[in-house]
Amino acid sequence: MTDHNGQIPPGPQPGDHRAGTLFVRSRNNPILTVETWPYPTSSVFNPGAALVDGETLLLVRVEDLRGFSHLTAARSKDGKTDWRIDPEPTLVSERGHREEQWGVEDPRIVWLEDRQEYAVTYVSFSPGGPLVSLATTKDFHTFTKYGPLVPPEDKDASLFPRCFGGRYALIHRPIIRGEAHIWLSLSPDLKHWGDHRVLLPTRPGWWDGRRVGLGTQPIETPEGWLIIYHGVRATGSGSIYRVGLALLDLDDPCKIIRRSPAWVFGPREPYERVGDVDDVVFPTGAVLDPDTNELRIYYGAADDMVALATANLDEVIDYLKSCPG
Ligand code: BMA
Repeated sequence: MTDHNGQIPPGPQPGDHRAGTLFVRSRNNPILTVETWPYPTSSVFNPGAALVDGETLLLVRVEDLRGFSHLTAARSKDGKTDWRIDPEPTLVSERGHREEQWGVEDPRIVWLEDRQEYAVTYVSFSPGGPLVSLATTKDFHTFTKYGPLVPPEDKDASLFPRCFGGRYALIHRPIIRGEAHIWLSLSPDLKHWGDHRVLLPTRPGWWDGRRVGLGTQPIETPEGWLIIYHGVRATGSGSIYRVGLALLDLDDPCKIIRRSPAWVFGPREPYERVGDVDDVVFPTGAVLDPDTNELRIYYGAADDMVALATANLDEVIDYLKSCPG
């Protein structure tokens, strides 16, 4: 029996137990907090992540004491310990960019092979609503800003690291008529966007029934693009942000091969359950260790701190392949 979306019905599924054991929290959690920050701030969370010069770089969202966010880089050799944090903000809103008036938030980072530079998609907060902006950089010291890619209200965006048939692909999450699905759009030049379509819709009644949005940047695997996304359930005492998975076709990312029925990671620890916003795990960056196949996801915990969870990529893909198509 299926529900009205053609999905399998709610209820215990054989893969549920496996789903909950894929990701393991770091013993050092939370790995970055306001206490470790080099300057006074209100909270640090939702970091983009990339391998840069053999090190893990996190571009961390830092909410200042006025309530506006900027982004600051933290670097670590092993991606787990000994973080070196830029003494000053790394990427800030600028007067010339009116769309950034209320700050910049939640970056996702990919290395664009064809352009030989990193693309940072981030939320720029304008009084007219949040929208998705693009900046590029080679070194995370100087950035070129391209301004907004799409109109408000839009968030949770990342480019794919390569083109498809000569076009860049952007995953993003507009809110349209109150509905918050994950969309995919294509562009020949990173400026003009079209062929917009819903990629992963919310599943009414499910753990991701209220909202979904991209989590980390898409991760290329031999089996397809691994998509780590957040799903929101609205409850009587607030929203719960959890994490789900999907696998997209390698050559045509508009095609969904698998989607996890169950969430694979959710708020459990005190630093995830209580903070500026309770009951939030919000992954925004991932790094894959090519030698060990360890997948590290960096996430905001309760909009307050940065935490780390790891998984074995093969186990994640195995689990996804056991999920319904
Ligand atoms: C989302 C974004 C994130 C935030 C999350 C939970 O809508 O605004 O920045 O972490 O809500 O509050």
